[in-house]
Amino acid sequence: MTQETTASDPGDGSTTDNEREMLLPQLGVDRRNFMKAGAVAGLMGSFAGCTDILDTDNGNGTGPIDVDTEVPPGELDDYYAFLSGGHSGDVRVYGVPSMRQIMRIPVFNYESARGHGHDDESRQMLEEAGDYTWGDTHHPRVSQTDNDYDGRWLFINDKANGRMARINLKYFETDAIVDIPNQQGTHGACARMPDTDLVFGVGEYEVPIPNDGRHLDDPDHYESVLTAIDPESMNVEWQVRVDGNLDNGDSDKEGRWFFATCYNSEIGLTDAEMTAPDTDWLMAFDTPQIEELVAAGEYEMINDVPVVDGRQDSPHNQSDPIVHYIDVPKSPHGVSVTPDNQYAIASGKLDPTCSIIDIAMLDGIDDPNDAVVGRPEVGGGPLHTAYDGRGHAYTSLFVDSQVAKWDIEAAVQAEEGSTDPVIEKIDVHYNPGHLIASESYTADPAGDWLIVLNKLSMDRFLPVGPVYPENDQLIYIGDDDEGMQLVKDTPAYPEPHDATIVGADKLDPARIYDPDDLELDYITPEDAEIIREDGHVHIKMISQRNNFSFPEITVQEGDEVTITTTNIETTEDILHSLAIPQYDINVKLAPQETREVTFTADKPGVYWIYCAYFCSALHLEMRSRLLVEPAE
Ligand code: K7E
Ligand code: CUA
Repeated sequence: MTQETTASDPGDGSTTDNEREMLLPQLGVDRRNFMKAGAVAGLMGSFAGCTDILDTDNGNGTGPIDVDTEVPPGELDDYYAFLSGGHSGDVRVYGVPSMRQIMRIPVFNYESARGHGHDDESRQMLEEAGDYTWGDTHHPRVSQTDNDYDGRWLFINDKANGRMARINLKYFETDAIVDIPNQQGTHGACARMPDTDLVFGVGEYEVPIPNDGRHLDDPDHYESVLTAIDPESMNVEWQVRVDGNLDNGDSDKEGRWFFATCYNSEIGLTDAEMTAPDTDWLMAFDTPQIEELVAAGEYEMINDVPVVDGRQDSPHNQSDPIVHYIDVPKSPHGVSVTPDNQYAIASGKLDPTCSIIDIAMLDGIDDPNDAVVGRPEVGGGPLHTAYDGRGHAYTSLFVDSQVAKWDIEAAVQAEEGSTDPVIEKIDVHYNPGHLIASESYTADPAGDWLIVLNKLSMDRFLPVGPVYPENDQLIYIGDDDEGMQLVKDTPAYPEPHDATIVGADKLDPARIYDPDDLELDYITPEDAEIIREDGHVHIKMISQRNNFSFPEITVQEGDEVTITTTNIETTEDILHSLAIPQYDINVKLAPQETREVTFTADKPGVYWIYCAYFCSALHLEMRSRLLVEPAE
């Protein structure tokens, strides 16, 4: 147990180590001196008198510390949290409440430890999805069945290059990426509920469609699209072109409405132009109606995608519109649907309010602005809103560096602009983007934990040079009487945007591979062979503790070499890899996994093929020679 991972109350009225540490800045004692002094029993005792201070906000943004976030050695967390990695291009897996980072899942990035982009299959997937070396992941969403997590997939957007990826949650591995046509900057990512039968990519950057150079400096031709993707095939099924741009999105819980914010309704080209008008839009897409138009052929085929016209003057938007344009102030950002499916709540960003839309009222409405039933003032720079399932909303306040907890029904009853519905605010450190409550995106949130993804961490961690980590803070929200309690700071490599928190019992990851799930044939020790044919050498081999099939393999300079390897171990956690120095190859091999890698043997010499995963006492001896004979 360390100071950093416990905040439990000993229950005897004395002060915990964690509490003492949190008091240090106030007391003018730094942590090192405190730790040194900790050996002096008398000084420890003197802190006990400070417990009174802890009964109120201690100025560090924390209330009383009596929440047990400790996950002792050998015990497991209650939740998985999946965090996007931003421009790192990956997804991170944390345990909650420990906030321990358990794994990273490479998605749009090349990554050697997991061999992502290093074996033929994943490299081909990345090449076919546009052949970019990075992506910008923002919104990880786990598939649902009947509005609850089903453990099948996680979907994640690429804001940089207009893509959507799918992670297979049996193997925690990216298994499909689609490069979305007609969309530059896929920002929001979300699925249609209740059963994840469509995945939506929300197009942020407005561009001419098609973007082939025929319109350049003519913003009248700039458009954004909403993209619907089949989650099984990952095919783009249809798109809807709209006025303005699109930003974040969320789906209702009944398979009808998809909501997306628009912060550039005016198609401004500079920040001043984009923020000029007082209102932008929350758009509500009537998805079954759009599907009917697609089925009836009422679309334009652009880059092989059926594109339905959802612009304001479209014939489909005259009566019973397919897209409602709802006026909301001012450059809105996040939108999320309440667990009971009553409201969609859009955060104002440049306006201190959130707009509450009554979803049921949209059906057959004449003026969609009439569906706005509440607009509480929550604070400076509201970005995203999460739910605890007890009627409360939690909104991140970027400008104020706070989280506001407010009462949704009270806000519907209150006057527009009222601050009365706000129950409580807590300081966070600093400038929060998304916040996420446990299972907040389902119909039945757990209501205990809230993770706040802070963009700045300033004085919270040891300095590491001019690139700062982000700060993922854990807040306990399970006690409405005590209020929100900040319990943990977690440094994060740049840069998480959003997360999904899923009960641990809802996922069932594989412990070893099932060879039937893999494309490549399983190789047994008897199958091992070297096949030479016209300048191509195919090496089929196994890896096991502590060798590969062949102690040496000889090829000719210029040969194209394919190595297919199966890790034949059946024991969980015994990984090998196939690393080839100076050939830029490292393929990971989990138990029962088969991978293939192809390269041209263009450098004569001796190369020790080795295993990079420490697999046994003879791990260092697990190597074979690749002998590349010089060409004549
Ligand atoms: Cu607010 Cu991309 Cu959801 Cu960043 S987004 S914070
Ligand atoms: Cu196999 Cu190390």
